[in-house]
Amino acid sequence: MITLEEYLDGTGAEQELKELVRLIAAQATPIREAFLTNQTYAGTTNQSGEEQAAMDTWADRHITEVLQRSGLVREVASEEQNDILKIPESHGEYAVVMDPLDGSSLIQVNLAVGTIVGIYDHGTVMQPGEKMRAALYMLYGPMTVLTLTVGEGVQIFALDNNNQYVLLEADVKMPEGNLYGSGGLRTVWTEEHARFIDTCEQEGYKLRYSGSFVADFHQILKYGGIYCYPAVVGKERGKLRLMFEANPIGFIATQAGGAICDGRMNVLTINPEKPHQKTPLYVGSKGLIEKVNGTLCT
Ligand code: AFP
Repeated sequence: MITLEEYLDGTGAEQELKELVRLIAAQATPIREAFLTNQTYAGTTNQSGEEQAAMDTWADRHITEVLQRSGLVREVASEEQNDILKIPESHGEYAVVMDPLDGSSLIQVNLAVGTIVGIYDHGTVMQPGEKMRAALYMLYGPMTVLTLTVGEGVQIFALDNNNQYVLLEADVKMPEGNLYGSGGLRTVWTEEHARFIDTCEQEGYKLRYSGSFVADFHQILKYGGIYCYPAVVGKERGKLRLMFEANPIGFIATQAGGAICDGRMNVLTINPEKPHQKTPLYVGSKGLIEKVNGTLCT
């Protein structure tokens, strides 16, 4: 049995990065506990105009405070905050992007939701995803799992009854698989996207879509296939956020041998212009992402 601490100690990540990963991963326990008391909506909306669940605002405040106190982080950008939070007094050089609670509209129906985090160095979050030093997500399902990369492949840990992470799967590789899921209403899909989905269906791909990106991606990571949230008529940039959702998940996918694109280019190479920028997104098995590029770019 290998614990998260033992795994991190065996990596080439610097001491402060290991400390930061451990600190963020440890927040799964208070977040899980908070679900019991935060089941409703907060009566507020985020920068993208989405209704915030009480858990969205709680998890956002909680993780932000932990990061502020850590002394390791100079900037935090969160899906639930309008602006980038600067922490000039920090002695550390890391910058954190996060979706504190992804899929939060599913809390009230008890489906799996998660916390997505990306970590950069050089004290700024305004960097393309490929520059990330580490990315992780905690998925709160029947088990709480931590999927982590520090740039040395992808590992999945499970939180045990003593609140300790133990390695569940080492060096995860995304298979080609046959699952697909797409956001956006069919009536507003572009012709190219509809054609791509038709091909998947004709080739026997099975539909899997819960409305929680982190849960839907975890399934793709394990079984292979593709998750899409495309550009749609009237919303040419799709729905998902480049910095908080696309980049950390894309970094993990790529580390597992998969790929991510916006229909034209690798999402991880996009230079962010503003924190809440959105991007069309296709993430999954490498062969399928190549097919997306072939279908959407012709
Ligand atoms: P919430 O965190 O507000 O529930 O949004 C979830 C999300 O950003 C992502 O996790 C889902 O994949 C996507 O939205 C679902 O969007 P649709 O409801 O349009 O399918």
